Amino acid sequence: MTLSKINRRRLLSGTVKSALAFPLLRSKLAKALILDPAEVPASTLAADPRRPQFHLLPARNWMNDPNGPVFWKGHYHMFFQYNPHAAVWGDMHWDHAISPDMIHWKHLPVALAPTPGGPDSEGCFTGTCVLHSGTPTLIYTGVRTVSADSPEATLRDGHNNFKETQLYATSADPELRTWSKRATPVIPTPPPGMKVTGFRDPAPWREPALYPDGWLMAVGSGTKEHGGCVLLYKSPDLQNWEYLHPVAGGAATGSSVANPVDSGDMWECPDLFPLGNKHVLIYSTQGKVFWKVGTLAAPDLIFHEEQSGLLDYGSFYAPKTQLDKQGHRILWGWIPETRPEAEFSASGWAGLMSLPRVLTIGADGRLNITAAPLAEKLRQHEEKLQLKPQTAAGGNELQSSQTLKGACGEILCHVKVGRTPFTLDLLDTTLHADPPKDPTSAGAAQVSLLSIRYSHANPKELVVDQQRVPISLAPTDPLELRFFIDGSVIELFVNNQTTYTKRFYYPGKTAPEIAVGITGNQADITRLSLWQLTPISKDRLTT
Ligand code: DQQ
Repeated sequence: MTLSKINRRRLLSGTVKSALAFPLLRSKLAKALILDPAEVPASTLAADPRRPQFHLLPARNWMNDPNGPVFWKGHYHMFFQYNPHAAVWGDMHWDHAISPDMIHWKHLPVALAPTPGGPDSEGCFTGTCVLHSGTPTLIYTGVRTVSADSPEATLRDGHNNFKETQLYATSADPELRTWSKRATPVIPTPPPGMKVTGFRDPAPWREPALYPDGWLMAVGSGTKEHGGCVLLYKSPDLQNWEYLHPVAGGAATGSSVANPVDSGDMWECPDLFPLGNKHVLIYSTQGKVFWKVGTLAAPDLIFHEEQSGLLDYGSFYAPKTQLDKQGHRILWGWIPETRPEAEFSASGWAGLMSLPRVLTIGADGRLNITAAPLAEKLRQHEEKLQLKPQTAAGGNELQSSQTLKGACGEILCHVKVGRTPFTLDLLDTTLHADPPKDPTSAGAAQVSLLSIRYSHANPKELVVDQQRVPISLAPTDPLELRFFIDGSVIELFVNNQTTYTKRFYYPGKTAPEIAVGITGNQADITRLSLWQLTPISKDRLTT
């Protein structure tokens, strides 16, 4: 592990908010060099209850952004940013998995690795897979080192300078295992005259109504003068690209933090696509993912925003979309760790892929996000939860008699919210104290893993943990809360409108048993069900 790799890890992993981390990091460097992580045995990974059982994640080590999800020859392929050497960001490769249904996955070998001396010698960064005249084609960002004073640098970590270029590779393999890279970049420099804060994550798409003769492409970028932006290109063949203009952008932040992603002066992982009779733009910056619904039309080809919001209010970053075989727009995102790096690095794995989410435009013109109905395939029998009154002071009024076992399942709640305040907590009923506490004793409080608060005083929002999450309910609509709970992650879908992804951690070798705690009027709860979900992997290694 080199100095540059450690600093780039900080710069690009999307988990560090401030360049102030750099000095701290340098003092940790000596240790990191000596203590290169020993490989955690597969048996330890398989026994780690925090490893999800129905989400996609690599068998070991670090993963981040989804890359190039594509449906090809009857299978879904998922690639993702991957460090084959350790459970920390670095040395970016594209790992690869294949699925018949976007739920059950099998790992395939790493699909893309840096080429020594090539334009991706320091990393194969994020990109997209498209089918061009029947040929699976990748457009992705390659990173290589340039000298400290090089005007070509587009990425700096305070110690090293890098040049990002857009690269091209094709595959003739029916399983997309092997790729032939073009030796030279298809876009070797940012637009002339632009002093960019970054230049990466190309996302081409085909839209004959806008450009009948070829491909349009969004590239993540920005400038200090104008803030984060998305650059628009066009090409007849994915190899010869013409720069058009910034298709969308923010405003200068005036910030002087070293990493422009932290301030919003650099937008990563753009995705621009038609949906219904609108266009949607998604991009990631400042540790968050933003969506915008608007229009994009010829001849100006400028995105005109109508509505905007956050795509997820929790731990979710760098998402990417694809069309499924029925033509639905499916969104995948990276769910990062939120525990300290020393902990996840020692655990031997870090990060996972979200469940597939379906995007649509709601009647109010906002982006709607639904769990793809696929996870229902994993449901075992439905348990209708019985609620019993609680007497302990300060807790919920009601608690479910049944619990979710092994942190591997789904909970669904429909509730008519009105004038009565409503709260729901997912409760860890296992007492992790050592020695274990007597559950009936006063100090044996249950831990809330995730809390939801609704008050008619603010009928247009939920407070989820500390986040204020907007909701829009018609008077007759129940509030719908759908939780997917898997090892150390909860994906919450609220009324098919918005999502909140939460990581939760606990010590030891056993996942908590999870109950539902509620305060409110029991008669208003029209549905409260639990399903254990069947793991997709016999040993948590997702193969
Ligand atoms: N992750 C990739 C970059 C992208 C960032 C590097 C977002 O291409 O901008 O691993 O998480």
